[in-house]
Formats: sequence, structure tokens, C-alpha cells
Amino acid sequence: MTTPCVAAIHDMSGFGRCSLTVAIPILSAMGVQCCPLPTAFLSTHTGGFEGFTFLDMTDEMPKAARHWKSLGLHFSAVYSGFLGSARQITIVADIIRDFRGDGVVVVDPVMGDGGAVYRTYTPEMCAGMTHLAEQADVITPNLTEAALLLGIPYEKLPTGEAGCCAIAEQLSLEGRRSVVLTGASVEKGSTGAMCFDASTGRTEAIQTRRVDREFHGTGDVFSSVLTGALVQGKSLTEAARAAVEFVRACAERTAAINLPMREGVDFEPLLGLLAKPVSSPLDGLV
Ligand code: PXL
Repeated sequence: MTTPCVAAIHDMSGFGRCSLTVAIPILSAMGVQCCPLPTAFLSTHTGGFEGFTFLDMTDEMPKAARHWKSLGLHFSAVYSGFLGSARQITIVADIIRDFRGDGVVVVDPVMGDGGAVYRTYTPEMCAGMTHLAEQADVITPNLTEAALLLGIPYEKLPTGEAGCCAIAEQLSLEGRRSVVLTGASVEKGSTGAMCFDASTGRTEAIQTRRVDREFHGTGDVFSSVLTGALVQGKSLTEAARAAVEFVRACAERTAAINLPMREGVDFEPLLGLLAKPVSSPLDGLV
């Protein structure tokens, strides 16, 4: 049995804990090999830092994908997130087409948070993200991204359990695509995800107690755990449960140490929570 492999198409931000600096350690801790295809290199992420550098990797991506194809690589999942240019929309769509095989395609339609679009995202990129997300088996929007995908103002989104249910179902392309809506709160003091599972047609809220503070990068932590758990064969709601609980643990710790928001969540000491115990070097092989 070979270790499952995920093609992870995200930016690499040097400081601030998001995207690949989150996806690589989380997938590795879950016993999943992460094969990064960086969309951009930034000195820091764009949320709360001034003067960050931005190296667009658009031209490199098709070349790297062509090499992967020539090697006959197969992935258990293709997992995309923050993109660096509008041109990357078709490039990532091509990569999904070429490598989806019988794996799962997770598109985190990263575009914004808290009702605002991220600084490097153009209207063209947001429109393109809607098309890219049509290729996904599973999407993981937050409420801001859900509003953009649905083409409605953030303030007009329905709220509460029935509202989150309606959003998840409306985003499902008439039941063809699974949706894990993040930052979905069904009652005061709780938060988590609202999941529409295309394989069962059911919608279910996965909730935990809310840590009363804002955090940066939790969407990337969430989607990475979810992707790892799906690759491990968990159902959508089991995977969402694992992601909701891990994000809550990270949030609790981050609040306890008073980490500035722009530094992301202090997840590294908690990676052990995601790992399966190993008793010998040949564990899982026989
Ligand atoms: O966490 C989403 C994200 C990913 N990558 C970069 C970002 C952000 C959010 O601000 O700036 C570079």
C-alpha cells in the first residue's frame, strides 16, 4: 500500500501560517503525501501586513503539471486554494481534468473573508473562481465566498440554521457537488460547518463551541484537514467533524497565548492530534 498523495495548488506565504505552510504539515501529519504546486510566493500573506512581496508562478504551473503528467503521476486528491492570477483559473481547471482520475477534487474557492475580497483578487478572478469551482467534487467556501459564488451581497445572506442550510444547498449545483460551508453558526455560542453531501443528498450541521475571537488562516487549516480525512476514506460529515474539532483546538490555543491575528493559528504543537499512532516502521503494510 503506497502513501496517498495530494496535489496541493495554493500560494506559499513565507510568514503568517496559511496555504501551503498549513497544508503541507497537516497532510503530512495525517499520513498523506502533499505535492505542492505553488500559485505564488509571498513574503507574508495579505491579511494584516503591508509591503508584502508577490511572485506570480502562473508561467511555471503548466510546465510543472506537464512534467507530472510525463511521469504518469496519480493523486488521491487535487486540492486548490488561493490563486495568483486570472490566467491560473484555466490552468488549474486543466490540471483538475488531467489528474482527477478516481480521486476527489476539493476546491477551496479562496476569495475573501469577513465580507471583504482579498487585496490581490480582481473581479475577473472572482468570476473565474465560480467556473473553477464547477469542476469540484467538494467546495469549502466561507460565508464571504458563498455570497460571491451565489452573486448576492454578503449582508443579504440568510442566517441561522435554516439560512446556512439554504446556502449549502443552493451552492450544490442541484445536488451534483458537495458543499462544506465554513464559519456557519446555527446558534449563539457555536460555530462550525454546514455540509451538503452530494452522495446522500443530505444536509447536516457540524458544530462546536465558538472561541470568541477572529482568526486568520483557519479556512486553510479546515480545508486541509477535510481533504486529508477524505483521502483517508472518511465520509464528508466525518471529515468535516475532524476539521471543525481541529480548528477549534487551534483557536483555543491561539486565543490562550494571545497570538496576534496576522500570525495565524498556533497549530504546530497540535499536529499530533491529527496523527494515527504508529507502532512499527512497517505499520499499515501488512
Ligand atoms: O488564508 C487565505 C489566504 C491565502 N493566501 C494568501 C492570503 C490569504 C488570506 O488573506 O493572503 C496569500
